[in-house]
Amino acid sequence: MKDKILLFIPAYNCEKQIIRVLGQLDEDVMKYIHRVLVVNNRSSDETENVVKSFMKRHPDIPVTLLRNRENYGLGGSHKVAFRYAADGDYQYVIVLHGDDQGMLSDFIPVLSHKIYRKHDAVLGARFMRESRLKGYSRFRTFGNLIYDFLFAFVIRKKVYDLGSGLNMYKVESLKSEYYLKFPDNLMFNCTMLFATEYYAQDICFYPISWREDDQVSNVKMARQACETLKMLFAYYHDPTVITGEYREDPARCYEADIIDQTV
Ligand SMILES: Nc1nc2c(ncn2[C@@H]2O[C@H](COP(=O)(O)OP(=O)(O)O)[C@@H](O)[C@H]2O)c(=O)[nH]1
Ligand SMILES: [Mg+2]
Repeated sequence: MKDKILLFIPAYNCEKQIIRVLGQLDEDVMKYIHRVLVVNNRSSDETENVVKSFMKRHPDIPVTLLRNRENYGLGGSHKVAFRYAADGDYQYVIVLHGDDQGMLSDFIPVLSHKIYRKHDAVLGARFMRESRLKGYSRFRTFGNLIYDFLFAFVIRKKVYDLGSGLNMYKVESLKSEYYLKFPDNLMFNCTMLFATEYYAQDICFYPISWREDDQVSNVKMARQACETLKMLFAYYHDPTVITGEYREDPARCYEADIIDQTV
């Protein structure tokens, strides 16, 4: 039987790139995907209108466009999408960032060979031997490799990325919402990595391509590097920290409105 797979695209101020991401939705990938969920995290540019006009031009592609009630960050947008997937009885959710750095087609072997069925998560990896990077400085790559190594030591499994923009999760393993108190910002993904050890989730890294050309990264590199290191030490010292509150606003409900929907 065909698996029910949701493709979640977080989008924030990426009016130029989101159209290229939607352009990746050809027959080869759409045959695996039941619905595309674009979560507009209250962009202040034309991102939402670009998505809407794409939907008008392609009424045959099943897309749901949501707008978060507030800016929930990238982590918060994941929480919106994970709940949507659970409520809609999806079995798997693929995350693909809306700023066109990754290629969904890199996951076609994962989809066609059903590699995802064997794991709680298949994580796209930028730093494996077979990965292909474009526009990444040696310094940045080197820094990432060091962090991957430190994480591997702490969570006692090989790590090839702290959080790329192409990942696939089994919805069943998200249903407990263990991630609810995780950071709403860009630290969300690396916190999910600690959780794989703490909650004994089975993950597999898969090499992907990744490029940086006209994207504006919102990662404040030095700050994120420090925060990540702090979290790493804290978790190493006492893994139960992962069950604590990491959000700036613990009262958040992660609500979003449907702006548009096709088929
Ligand atoms: N920075 C940021 N990105 C968000 C937010 N909400 C959704 N996103 C999306 O998350 C993805 C990653 O953000 P980005 O700043 O490009 O981080 P990077 O690619 O890891 O350097 C992009 O697709 C954004 O459109 C948000 O509040 N802040
Ligand atoms: Mg990006």
